[in-house]
Amino acid sequence: MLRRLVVVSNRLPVAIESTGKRGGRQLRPSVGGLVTALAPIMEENHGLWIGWPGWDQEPHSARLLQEFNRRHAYELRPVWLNSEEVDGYYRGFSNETLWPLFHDLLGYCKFETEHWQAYAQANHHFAQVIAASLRADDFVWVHDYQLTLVAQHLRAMKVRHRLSFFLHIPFPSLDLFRRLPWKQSIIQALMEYDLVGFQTLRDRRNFIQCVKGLIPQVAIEVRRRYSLIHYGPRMVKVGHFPIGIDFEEFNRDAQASAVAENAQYFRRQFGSRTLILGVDRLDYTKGIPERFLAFERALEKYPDLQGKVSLFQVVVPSRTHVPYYQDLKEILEGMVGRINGRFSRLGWIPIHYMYRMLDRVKLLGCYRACEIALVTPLRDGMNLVAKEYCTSTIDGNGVLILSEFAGAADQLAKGALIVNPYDREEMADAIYRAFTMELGERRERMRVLRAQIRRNDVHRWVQWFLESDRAVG
Ligand code: GDG
Repeated sequence: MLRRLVVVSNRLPVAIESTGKRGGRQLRPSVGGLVTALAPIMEENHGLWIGWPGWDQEPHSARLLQEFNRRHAYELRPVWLNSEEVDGYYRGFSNETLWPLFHDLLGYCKFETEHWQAYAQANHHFAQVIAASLRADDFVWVHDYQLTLVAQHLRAMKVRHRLSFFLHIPFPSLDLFRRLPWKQSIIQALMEYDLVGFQTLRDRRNFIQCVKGLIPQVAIEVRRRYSLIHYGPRMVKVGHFPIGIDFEEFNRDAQASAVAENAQYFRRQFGSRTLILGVDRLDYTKGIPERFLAFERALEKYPDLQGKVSLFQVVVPSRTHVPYYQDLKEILEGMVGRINGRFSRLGWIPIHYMYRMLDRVKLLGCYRACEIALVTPLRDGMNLVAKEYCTSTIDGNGVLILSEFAGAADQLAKGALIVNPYDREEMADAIYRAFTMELGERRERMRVLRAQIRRNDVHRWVQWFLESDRAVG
């Protein structure tokens, strides 16, 4: 790729770490599939990554960014947001309006004009930083729901570059999207990108329906891999690009001796019991209460599971400023107490609950040690935990129970047990089926899952997205 790649995301992909010297701090690339996938390409073509660092502007933080830029072949450029911008744009409109709406959870949505105004303002602020950074032949790739309006602001600033956008979360149906008071503004703004990408075919279709419903004068041309929207002089290419993980990296790291020791230690604590794993950010979209109730139902319906199976649920703290998230934490704690109170006996607890983030070795250790994973979001753009679990199950002895409403279900339906997270009986039956599944069937299913994840890894995803900008057909 000859053009310089300019990636734009709400957060810059860095975390602060200690240098080991007294009080010294430096930045390191944050962990995560997107950074792993993009970093080599960004290094190779001396790319630019624009985003909010996640902390306040002060002389020292600017220096940390400069040092990072000196040590890497790609550059980070900050968009400094003040606390009002963060409140209205990020916490307000992004997290309390678009996030629940796009996950089909209308009841959680707040519709506040001030939040919308802050969102538009912050998108303008991002656009200013981008416009001031662009060179003639740059390719701009904007990420996610926080930044839907950026292209429109850039066009108003006379930026004529090719602009592309990828949405990591689902896109809702027209019926839901219509409820948003600012629907017209968002759809019109998305028309200013040249390429718009979604995780699944369903998201892409929903988007096309919304465009047709809200802008009657468009003409849509459906091709096999893309849809083309003709809107006056503009042509927008719309595709779906399911994101993957770095298969080779997870597969290799899961075999590391530290991970193997961790998995063995973990396993020893539970003896011969079967372990079911849940790993999620604290979020009402992840379906954790529904999962607890299904597990309780399984213990009730299949009493031979009692004493033989435990659910190990890790919940990673997230968005703690949003009241719904605080409520959810209390609900979960209450449920764990009630279910454990009901079923526990000496030497066996049904649910082990941890409210914290695990380090990577422990996370991979859990993936390796647990024979069953319950990945049952009510709605999810993709869900990388499902893919990471399969990739880390290097001995093939694992069963993935996956929600039909996770984007990942489109690719993993062949090997996983697919469930409706709202259907408690079906989930309870799937838990029992996974528990009783023969090793031969587990291995065969896991083989199919791992082959699919390996084929469609995150490197292929990046390549495919970038090439799609020019491809026809
Ligand atoms: C959005 C979309 C889409 C989790 N717990 C720990 C930990 N994690 C890491 C996992 C995984 C990541 O967090 C979670 O990724 P998801 O894909 O499940 O979900 P979102 O954060 O909501 O991401 C989603 C994704 O974008 C990509 O397009 O798949 O649908 O919502 O990588 O490993 N990592 C560590 N400790 C933990 O305890 N170290």
